[in-house]
Amino acid sequence: MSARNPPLVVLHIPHRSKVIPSLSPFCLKLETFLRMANVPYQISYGMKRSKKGKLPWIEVNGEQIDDSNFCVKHLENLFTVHLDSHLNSQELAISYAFWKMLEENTYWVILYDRWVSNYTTFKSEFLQDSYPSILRSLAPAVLQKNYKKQLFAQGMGRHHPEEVYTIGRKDLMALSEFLDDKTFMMGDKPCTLDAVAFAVIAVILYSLPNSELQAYLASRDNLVLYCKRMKEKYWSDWDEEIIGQIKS
Ligand SMILES: N[C@@H](CCC(=O)N[C@@H](CS)C(=O)NCC(=O)O)C(=O)O
Repeated sequence: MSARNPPLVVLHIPHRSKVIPSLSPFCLKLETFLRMANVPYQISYGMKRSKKGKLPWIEVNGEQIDDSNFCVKHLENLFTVHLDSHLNSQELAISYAFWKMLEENTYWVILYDRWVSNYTTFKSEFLQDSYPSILRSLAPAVLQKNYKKQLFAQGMGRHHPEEVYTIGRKDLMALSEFLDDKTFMMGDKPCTLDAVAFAVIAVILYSLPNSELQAYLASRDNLVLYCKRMKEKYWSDWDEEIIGQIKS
C-alpha cells in the first residue's frame, strides 16, 4: 500500500437517523471500527444492498466486500490493523463469544422490539426520516413484513414477548457483569469487541424508546457509562452527524 495513495474505502449504509448515526447495529459497528482503526473512508448513503442482500457493505478501490465481519477482516489485512493484538487466545475466545451473542442473539431481540412490540413508535419516531417522502408510506409496511418473516424463521419471533425480553435482559446482564468496572470490554485497551458492543448498546439506548430492553439497559449503569465513553472517544462528531437528517 502506498503511503500517498491509501485504498479508497466507501462505506455503504442507510441514511443517518435523527437520534443515532445508524439504526443498524451492523452499520454502526463497522463505522465505529473504521474510526477505531483510523481507516479513512467515504460514505455512500442509501438502501442499495450488497450482493448478499444486506447492509452494510464496503467498496475498496471498486471491489465489493459484503458482511460487516468480512469487511472488518478485509480492512484488518489491508490496513494492517491490530485492535486485538494485546489479547491472548483465551481472551480472543471470550471476545468472540460475546461478539456472537450480541450479533446473533441480542440483535434479534432488538428486531423483535422494533418490528413487533414497539412498531408503531419505531415507525413514527425513527423510520420515516430514513426514506424519501415518496417511500414513507410504503416502505415501513414492506419492511415489517420482511422482518417478521425473518424473526419467525430465526425463531425469536415464535416466542411470547415476555420470553423475548427475558432473553434480551439475560444477554445485557451477562455483558454488564463481564464489563464490571473495566474501561473497555477486554480491559484498559479498546478492541474489536468494543465496536460490536458499543453499536448494540447505543442502538438500544438511543433508538428503542418505550422498550423493556432499553429500560433494563438504562438500569445497568456500567453499560450506560461505557456507551458514553465510547461515544466521546470515537464519535465526538455524533451530534453533527445526526442533526438535520430528516429527508424532505
Ligand atoms: N451478518 C450481516 C448482517 C447484516 C444485516 O442483517 N443487516 C440488516 C440491517 S441491520 C439488513 O441489511 N437487513 C435487510 C434484510 O435482511 O432484508 C453483517 O454482519 O453485515
